[in-house]
Order: sequence, then C-alpha cells, then structure tokens
Amino acid sequence: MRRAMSSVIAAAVFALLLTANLSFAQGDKKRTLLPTKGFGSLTGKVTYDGDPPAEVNLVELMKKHADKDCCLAPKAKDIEKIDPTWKVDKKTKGVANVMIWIKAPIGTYLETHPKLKVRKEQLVIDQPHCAFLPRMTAFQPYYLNNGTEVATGQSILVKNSAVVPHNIRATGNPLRNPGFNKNMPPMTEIDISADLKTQPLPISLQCDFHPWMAAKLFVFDHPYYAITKADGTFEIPFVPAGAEVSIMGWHEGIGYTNGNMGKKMVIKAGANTLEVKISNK
Ligand SMILES: [Cu+2]
Repeated sequence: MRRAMSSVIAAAVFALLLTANLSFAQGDKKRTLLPTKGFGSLTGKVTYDGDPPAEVNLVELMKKHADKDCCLAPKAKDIEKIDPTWKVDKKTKGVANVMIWIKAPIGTYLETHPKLKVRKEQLVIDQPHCAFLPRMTAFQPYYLNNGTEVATGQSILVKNSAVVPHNIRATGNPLRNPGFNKNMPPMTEIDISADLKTQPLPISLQCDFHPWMAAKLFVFDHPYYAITKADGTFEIPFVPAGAEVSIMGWHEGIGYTNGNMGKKMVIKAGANTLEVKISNK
C-alpha cells in the first residue's frame, strides 16, 4: 500500500515537473525579437562600497587534508589557496567575478550581432591543485534566431590536471539542469557542453573530495554578458540599441547586485557606461 502510494506521488511529481518543463520550453519558443536600432557598447565598473571583507586563507584547512602535498604544491598559485568569494582590488576596490548581463523584456530576445554568432573557443575549467580555475565562467552554447536556438560552436571542458582525484558535482535549476556528478581521476578531462541548458542563475560546481572547492557557471542564449576583471571593470560590445533592457548583475557573495529586476536602461548607439557599487553589509 505504502509502495503504491509512493508510486502515485512519484508519478504526480514527475507529471508536474514535465508540465513545468514543457511550459518553460514553450515560453522560450514564444519569445519574439525586440525591435532595436543599431548597436552600442556597455562598459563599466563594479566597486565595493566600504571596507571589503577580509581574505579567507585556506592554507590551514589544506594542511589538514590527505591531499595537502598537491593542494600546497610549490606551483599552486595564491588564488588557489585563498577563498575567492570576495576578490576586491585593494587600491581601487574593484570587485572581480561579478557577472553582468543584459536581459530583454519578458517575452522578447535581443538580436545577436553578426560578429557574435560564431564562438569557436573552448572554455576550460581546470583543477590543477585544489581549486577550480576560473571561479566564474559563462557558457553560450546557442543564440536565438527567429525564436529558435542556433549553435554558436562554443564548448566547455572540465579538466583535472592534478595528481589527485577530484569530482565535479553540478547543481542547477531542477527544471532546466537536473545536475550531474562526474568522477575525475588525475589527468582526465570531460566535455560537459551537452549537459548544460540555459537558466537564469548560475549552476554551482562543487568537488566533494575538497569541500572548499567551488565554482559558478552561467549558461546564456545570447552574447550580452561579461565577467568583471580583477579591477572590477567589464565591457559588453555590440549591444542592440534603442530599446529599454535590464542590466542584471550577480555576485556569489550577495546574489543580484542590481536587484532581481536589474537596472532599466536604454542602450544608445555608441558608448554607454554603468557604475555599480556593492556591499555585503
Ligand atoms: Cu577536489
């Protein structure tokens, strides 16, 4: 009886997920091209307002781990031994690893500039010692044309170039990215391109051998995004101009940086700038 009940519940949950998934997919297909005129660039800077959080050094934690010789190998960089959640430039207070992207109004999508339709580069997330490098990645497997998905050619590879085993456990929006967990023996690599779908917020990547190892991965269906550099600056080129869009921002320490609706802005043909101040207080 209990088994029968749980099967019924499981079937109901599955049906619910299926319906939600279908409506999500249909919602995608219904989107229409946002009317725009010309293209502009969006450049800007994200700075920390106030005194930035103190650095969290991971060396003591690593010393206690069985893989300490790998984690603390002479070739391991400082960024692999310091928690990179808050990476704030001491002089300029620029915040690194903030994802900035442009969101078209609901039900619409932005035209992809001809220069941005093909993205042949292969993205790589490596685990050379006991950290994912880089911490923040954006993947764009396709763009929209006439409301349908067209492949950009971009792919993404996860590597373990360390001498110890890692794994990669991905957690995303269950309706879009149910997640996966892949073992990564030393000196192996896996192409995860086919495992990823777009979702509004990043997919979290985790290694369970080394609990401090984490990374964030955004998946977009348009090219209008940038990750802030070490000095907090970013640049998004060839943005469709003349229509109101939302400038979205996300940092792993605080979530949305411009609110969950973003900052409304009409991009004009030519240069546009945006300054963002963030704080976790
Ligand atoms: Cu690991």
